Amino acid sequence: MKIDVLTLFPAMFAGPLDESIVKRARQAGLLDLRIHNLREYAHDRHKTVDDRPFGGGPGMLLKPEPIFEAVESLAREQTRVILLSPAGRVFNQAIARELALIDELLLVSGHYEGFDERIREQLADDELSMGDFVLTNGALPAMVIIDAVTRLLPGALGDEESAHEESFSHGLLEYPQYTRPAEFRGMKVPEVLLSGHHAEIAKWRTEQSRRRTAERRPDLL
Ligand code: 4GS
Repeated sequence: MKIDVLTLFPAMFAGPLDESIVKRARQAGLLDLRIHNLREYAHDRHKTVDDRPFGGGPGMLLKPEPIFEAVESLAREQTRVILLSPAGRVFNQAIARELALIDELLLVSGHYEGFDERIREQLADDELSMGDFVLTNGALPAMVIIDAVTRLLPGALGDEESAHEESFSHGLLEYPQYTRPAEFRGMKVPEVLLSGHHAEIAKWRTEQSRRRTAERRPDLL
């Protein structure tokens, strides 16, 4: 899979994507990741990427010319061009699974008050949000998406990692888990988990998952 990122803050991407599973996937050639500085697509003396909104109002907008030039030079017909902004559909595991099936993504990180609407209309295939909060820019959302998608690429996880069924894969929150010691500062591990009765343990875990999900995330049920 190839992922291009268009951002005003390329330096933010050093670190999070150079560790752990994403690092390994890149080294193995499963993920070809390229970070591009939007400012390099601005051609005036001051490398301007923003301007004031017509009609007035606070803040600045990302202006069309640099983003159009960048997307036209980076994206091919089959590339999924995705804007990151709070106006997008809220990212989740189902969307991560959908994106993991695509060969080429171009993630366009937002900044300032947002995008000139013509970018949305003409260039974007999709628009994704991390959630209902305001960030300083879309670099972290881009990294979150890259992380969630990369671990779904075939071969990205080791056997140990793959074997684990995780929250949101089976649609419920994780049940409580314990490791040694069986008693720690007077706090005991539930008896059933020490019993060796595999059917009882499975039943207990399912019940705990349901109860926790009902309490904390009833929207998932
Ligand atoms: C998000 C978000 C975001 C919005 C970018 C204000 C700077 C900022 N992007 N999911 N301008 N939430 N973007 O907060 O994706």
